[in-house]
Amino acid sequence: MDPSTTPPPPPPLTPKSQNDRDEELRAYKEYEDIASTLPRKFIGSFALSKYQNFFYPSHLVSTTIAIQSTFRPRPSDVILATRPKSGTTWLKSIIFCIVNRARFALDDDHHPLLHASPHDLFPFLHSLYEDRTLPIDLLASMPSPRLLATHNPLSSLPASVVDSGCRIVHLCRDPKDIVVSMWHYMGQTMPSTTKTLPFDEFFELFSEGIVVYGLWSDHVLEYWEESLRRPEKVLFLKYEDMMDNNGANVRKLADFLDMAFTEEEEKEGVVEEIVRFCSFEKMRSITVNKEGKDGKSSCHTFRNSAFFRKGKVGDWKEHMSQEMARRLDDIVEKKLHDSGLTFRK
Ligand code: PAP
Repeated sequence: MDPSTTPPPPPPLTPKSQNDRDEELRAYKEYEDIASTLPRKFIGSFALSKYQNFFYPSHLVSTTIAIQSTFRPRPSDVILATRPKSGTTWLKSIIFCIVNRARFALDDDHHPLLHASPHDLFPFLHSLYEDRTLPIDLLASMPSPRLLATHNPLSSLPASVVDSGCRIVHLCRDPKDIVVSMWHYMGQTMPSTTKTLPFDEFFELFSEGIVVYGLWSDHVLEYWEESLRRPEKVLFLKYEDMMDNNGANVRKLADFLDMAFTEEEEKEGVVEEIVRFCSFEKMRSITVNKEGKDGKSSCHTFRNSAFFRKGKVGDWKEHMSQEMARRLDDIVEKKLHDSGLTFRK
């Protein structure tokens, strides 16, 4: 990818034929029938379904099957894969800035990230699949390189994600901070779910993998192992490392995306500008991130500010005992023991 060239215009929006739309609706009905037969668990009123070894939000199983059946990646696609609460919003902003730096200057008042949520500019695959009655194919109409995100495990994505040679960026985070972040997020966005669920109980469910996207270590290991097999196509990053030295990670990302910063850009301080622009304080101060509503989820709407809570490493210390922390560390270490993947405690 060459950041200095203008990307090709998006393909024309071709309306779907009535036949294609009927066929799509019929296929979705089948996916929903499969989803309805799966075993369920409830967190308060929030339903989870177990599908191929991982728990999913029940309302997203049919879209997962649709993605498996119909998503055709382009070699130029960039797929950001994370577990919820690992720093997805942050990395979406950074990748968007890197990829679009020739089109949008960071000091321009019209920069898209000043007017739209990172989640709108870098959509989740699920969101693009959720409205199956759209008369156009949103995915087909996106210009390259398409920036697409998913919380799904790698094994749930179609094999073509590997075969197409598209790039995958995985961001992981200390599960102790994830469980805290998730609990707060659920409290804010789905109050009825956590009102009756104390943190300790949610912690137990998380430790057993009875949460969205299943057991943390199973999920992360799939991407870790793929990054060892194909480092040129799968980049594995850690939230904690980004907090320590984000400039180095922004450069690493640009190199990985084949959009390395030029000497001139380095001299101009573009990397540092991206780091500053995407920092927690800056991002959370932008009006659309403070007051805008996330309208993409079919089960609830909430303020985008829910994506910006504390943005710290080690906030778990405020929420769990040393004994709980040790227990989760032990569960994780047993799973990761000979994988080469390690975490700070
Ligand atoms: P999502 O999976 O629902 O999209 P995601 O963005 O992955 O959420 O995670 C949100 C976490 O990232 C929050 O963590 P916390 O609850 O521990 O505070 C949020 O504060 C943090 N976060 C969001 N933006 C940034 C940023 N620019 N820098 C650092 N952390 C951030």
